[in-house]
Amino acid sequence: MIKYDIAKKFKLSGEVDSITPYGEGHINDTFLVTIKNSSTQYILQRLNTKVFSNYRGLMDNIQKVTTVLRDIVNSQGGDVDRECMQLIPTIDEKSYYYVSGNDCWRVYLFVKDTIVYQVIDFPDVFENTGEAFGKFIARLDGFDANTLCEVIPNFHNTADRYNKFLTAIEQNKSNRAHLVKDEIDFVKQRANKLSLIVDALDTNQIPLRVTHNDTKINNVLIDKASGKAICIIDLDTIMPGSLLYDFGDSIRSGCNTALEDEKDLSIVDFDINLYEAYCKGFLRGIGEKITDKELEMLHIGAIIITLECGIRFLTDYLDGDVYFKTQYDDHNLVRCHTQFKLVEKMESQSQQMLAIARKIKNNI
Ligand code: ADP
Ligand code: GN1
Ligand code: MG
Repeated sequence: MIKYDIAKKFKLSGEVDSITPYGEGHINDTFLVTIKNSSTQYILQRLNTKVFSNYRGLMDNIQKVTTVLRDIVNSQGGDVDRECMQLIPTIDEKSYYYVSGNDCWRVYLFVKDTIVYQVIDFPDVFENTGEAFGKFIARLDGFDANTLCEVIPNFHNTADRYNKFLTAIEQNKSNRAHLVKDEIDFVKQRANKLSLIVDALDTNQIPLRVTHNDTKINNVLIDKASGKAICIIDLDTIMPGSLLYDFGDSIRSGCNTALEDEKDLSIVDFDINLYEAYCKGFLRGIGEKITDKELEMLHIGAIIITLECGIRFLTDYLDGDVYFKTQYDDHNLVRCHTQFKLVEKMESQSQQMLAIARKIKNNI
């Protein structure tokens, strides 16, 4: 079925004018839909059902969470159409359209006049991003995590990611293991750190919450006029998790001075001023909801999630590039290198990172 026929299955405001590829996500296929003689636009997405085999549970999670968020934004006098993702139903009132052959499609209202950053240049924009993600967790604090399905089991279980990495080395499906001996050693040297977050969750030292789990900087829309982070997008991985996952992934992506797939490692660095800016916004946004233990572990979250992401890129490289979209042969390896460089940089500044979080919390 072609995209124009798919679009007709949804309750759009008029006749489709154009459908064009959009955005830089690594997982789904995203298109911008324009409507004839109208300024309303939509985002049409084909879900990656290989990654999200439980697309029904996923769409159910999104529906539940967006409904709650809309009520909260409404009650606070916000603009729901700009501050919340709005699913557009199909003509049969479903949240997605399924085509046999494992194709699942959905439509969101397009939020106009926003920018998505791949690299952050301005600390104030990143501070606003931190505030938005902090608020997101605080707003969902009363939401019962058990009512959501675990879309991808063990998504941020870093110890489990490590085991999958070891299996990938053993299976060596792509016959590339001999090319990445140093990278494999890099991970193995850090093996004892990898379960710090899951252990803290398992022993109830930190709470299980409803978290976003994919808080990279291009998953938040920044209002062009005000520079405020107005709408958190890419809700596919919302499920029970730790605040450290969300904090960590924003730091991984936003404090990098270069792109995630920068080949020139000399320009990849961890910007601690951006770390401070994000901490300020995040701690303001989450307010009293953060626990002392979570605060003390923020820097650990940043390091582990960055390491985990590098391990995931390396695992996919070993598996033959079957998970993340890639544009060239070594793309996953290039991405792995940027993440490992950031890990080293963060490790060497971890005490400063901890001091920054404590100082900001004390001043709030
Ligand atoms: P992926 O899961 O593949 O990362 P996303 O849901 O993040 O897909 O969408 C990809 C890109 O599309 C985003 O980075 C953003 O630029 C854009 N986008 C997605 N949804 C919207 C929306 N409702 N309004 C405006 N832009 C959007
Ligand atoms: C993927 O979907 P996207 O591009 O926002 C991935 C994240 C990784 C990220 C690395 C469902 O995010 O977990 O951190 O790439 N999403 C999924 O850039 O695996
Ligand atoms: Mg995305």
